[in-house]
Amino acid sequence: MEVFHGPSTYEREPSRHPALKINSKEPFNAEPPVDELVRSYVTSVDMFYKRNHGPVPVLEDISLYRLEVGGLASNRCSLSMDAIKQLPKHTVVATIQCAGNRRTAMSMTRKVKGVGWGLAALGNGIWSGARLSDVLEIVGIPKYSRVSAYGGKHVEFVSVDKCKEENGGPYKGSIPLFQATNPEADVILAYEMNGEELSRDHGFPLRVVVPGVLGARSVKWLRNINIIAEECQGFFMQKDYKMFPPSVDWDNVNWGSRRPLMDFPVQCAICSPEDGSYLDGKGKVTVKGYALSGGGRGIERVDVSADGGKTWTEAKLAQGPKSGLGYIPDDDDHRDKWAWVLWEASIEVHLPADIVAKAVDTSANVQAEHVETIWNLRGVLNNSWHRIHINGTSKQLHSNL
Ligand SMILES: Nc1nc2c(c(=O)[nH]1)N[C@H]1C(S)=C(S)[C@@H](COP(=O)(O)O)O[C@H]1N2
Ligand SMILES: [Mo]
Repeated sequence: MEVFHGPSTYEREPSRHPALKINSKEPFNAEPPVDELVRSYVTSVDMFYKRNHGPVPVLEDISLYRLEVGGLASNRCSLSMDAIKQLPKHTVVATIQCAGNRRTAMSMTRKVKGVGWGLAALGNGIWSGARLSDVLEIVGIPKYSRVSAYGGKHVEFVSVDKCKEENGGPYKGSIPLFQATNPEADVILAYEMNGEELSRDHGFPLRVVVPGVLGARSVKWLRNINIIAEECQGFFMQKDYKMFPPSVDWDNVNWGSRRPLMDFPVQCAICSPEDGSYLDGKGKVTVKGYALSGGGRGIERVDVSADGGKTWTEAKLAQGPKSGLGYIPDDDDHRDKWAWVLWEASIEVHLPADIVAKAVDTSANVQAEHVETIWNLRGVLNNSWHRIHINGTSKQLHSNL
């Protein structure tokens, strides 16, 4: 048996926090309660959503772990965890978001296929490890390379877990060589999350973190890095995580006609109060949520409405932990480059009320007003305006009788 392997059964799963809402038990897919999510800027390891496609891998002996790097490069190398830890340590605050975040809401308009997720298939983590661009230099690929000397244009990440979508093979994905070798893209091989050793659910001993890109490319339990000529041909790059127009359904889908999804779009959601809750009479309500955008774009503004979108109030964007900690960029322009912003707005409501939120990113991208216009068969990237309905307490009293 390999020292580092993906089991084929679920007997050696890690323990998990009981408050997580389980969307699928095997493989384990779960998200935290939404009010928990906006309680802190950095999401705790326990509360961070978990998205697995198979049983969690087992590493018997960390001293025997090796990361193999090779392919269309002048050298290849085999790095132990100690060797990886000797490279300069880099820390990035980045929000990882699943492409399926808010899928359940998209499924309500027309059924989609995929694990049902509420609003919390994302989390903001502090990731530390080696820069991918430093590791690629070891195999002879300089910073800012678009093509390697041997014709490599993509960097593939291969895990050890057994996924049924890969017919029992490992999860894999790739990113363009330029992104991988660009130090400003902040792609890291993380061995720490929130200052602690990476946990098994989140990729122990090593995972890729590709900031600003859908979670699917941040491959966990990393075993191999291959420099390849064309993008990875794995299931999750070719037959999944692509977005089709509303006219395409399972009987006429042509997977080869679309590119794999990479950067995620501008997104926001209301986490408090919760949809369907009851509030006291009238007056001011504090509405709280998160907002983020992909590709290194920050959040310019969040608008909140208490009348279904007729009139709007601008939310206050909360700062993350103050700079000076080393890992939070000092200037406002970069604080939300890869991380979410939490926001809140105090608004006058007349119950019952439809509260709506929408964000604008720093490239002036806006969210889709209606989910129907962005419906797609896999239910990915639902970033439509988030709408919740709040009832008055009189109804609650009534329902309690
Ligand atoms: N090896 C491996 N890496 C993986 C996955 C997986 O199933 N296996 N899931 C991907 C998906 S779809 C997402 S959204 C993120 C989830 O990361 P998390 O579980 O740390 O939140 O990991 C990605 N990396
Ligand atoms: Mo995902």
